Amino acid sequence: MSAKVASNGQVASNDKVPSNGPVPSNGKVALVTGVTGQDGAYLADLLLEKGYTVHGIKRRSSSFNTGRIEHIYQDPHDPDLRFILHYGDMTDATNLIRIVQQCQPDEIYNLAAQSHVQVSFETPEYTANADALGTLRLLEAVRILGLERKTRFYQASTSELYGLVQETPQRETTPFYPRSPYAAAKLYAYWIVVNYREAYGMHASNGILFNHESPLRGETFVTRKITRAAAAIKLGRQQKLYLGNLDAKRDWGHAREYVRGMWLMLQQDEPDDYVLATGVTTSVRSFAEWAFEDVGIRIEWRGHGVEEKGIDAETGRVLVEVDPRYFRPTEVDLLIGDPSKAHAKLGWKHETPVRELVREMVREDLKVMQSAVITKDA
Ligand code: NDP
Ligand code: GDR
Repeated sequence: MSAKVASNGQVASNDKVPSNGPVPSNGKVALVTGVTGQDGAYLADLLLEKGYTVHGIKRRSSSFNTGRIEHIYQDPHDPDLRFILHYGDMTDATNLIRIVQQCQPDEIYNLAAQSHVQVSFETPEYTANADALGTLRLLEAVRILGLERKTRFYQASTSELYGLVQETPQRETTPFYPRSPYAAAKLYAYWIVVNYREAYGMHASNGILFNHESPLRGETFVTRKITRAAAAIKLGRQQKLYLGNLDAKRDWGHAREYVRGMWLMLQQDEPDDYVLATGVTTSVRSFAEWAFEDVGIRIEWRGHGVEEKGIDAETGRVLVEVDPRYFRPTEVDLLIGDPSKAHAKLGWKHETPVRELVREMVREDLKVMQSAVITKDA
């Protein structure tokens, strides 16, 4: 994958950047909430490439928040306008109704959310409002406007629903046991989507997606935090990386591949719920070890629990320390998904192994940081 640095320093995906002119329209309209996020950016790319007209909802922000979609921005005066941004918020029902009415979407992808698990412990009410009630508001907008037979609906559900381990690997039939305000809010969203499907015959599907990452991943999620730190430490711009629970295990895939799965779910004759995962799990510790390996540093782990440290095997410098502030009040210890239903019914399969994902993320972070150093020097 290639990537470019947007004006805010964010890496923007430009692999397969759609050239809006030549791609013939497929006559379909999609609405993407959360279009400024990691998945929103990859999904907008994919939909534009397929000839959709894409409407995206972005939040009003006092600072620039469109870095990930800068490369597909179109002047609103463009006669062949395919990418249209609307100001909006999942906490404002009137605004959602107006946007859905304006764009009359064939497909809605509901990706907007307060998506940070740890932050949800600090802002539980807001998280419930945006993630749980926000989903209800959007479904109601479709119903109020009489679009329930026209508009297909994708809900960004999550492996966090599984929470406390009940069985592994986790699949569509595994019982849910949410372990955070975020997961509890997403549990409501999951079930209200199922309910609107059953009550009103809506083509509404849940994608139960396991962690997926990329160079566009938000900087406070553990993978990107690690890959940025490895790059920064290598370039002498950071001394140490502080992490929380090194033992947590996640099933990490590549975001670009997961948004294709979202699209596939809405192309099926019948709505349904699907797990997207790789079927491989990795600890935070191993992820960090690999990221440092990719900048030429071999890490050795010494000590246990909060005393554990990651040490540069060559120089003896402490590069990774545990900081309990990053521990969560309740943790999800182990996620490993079984994507066989998606394989069989959607023909979806992940392609990028986690080791390659780490390599790509480190490479892109090194590029971004090196160009920042050059700019600063200049
Ligand atoms: P991001 O955090 O990168 O993006 C979230 C998006 O939602 C951003 O565009 C953000 O806007 C927007 N948003 C947040 N709050 C509101 C609000 N109140 N009203 C309108 N927009 C809002 O998340 P991802 O792209 O990684 O994830 C997309 C979705 O998938 C989320 O719902 C997430 O919970 C879910 N998910 C993600 C997984 C992952 O591993 N990435 C796995 C499973 C589910 P802004 O840019 O202004 O902050
Ligand atoms: P997660 O992602 O909670 O799985 O939610 P995150 O990267 O935040 O945490 C993964 C695991 O790493 C541990 N961890 C740390 N996490 C962060 N953020 N920072 C640290 O310093 C740190 N140290 C250890 C965490 O405790 C956790 O166990 C993501 C989000 O994208 C959700 O929106 C999505 O629903 C799930 O993935 C699937």
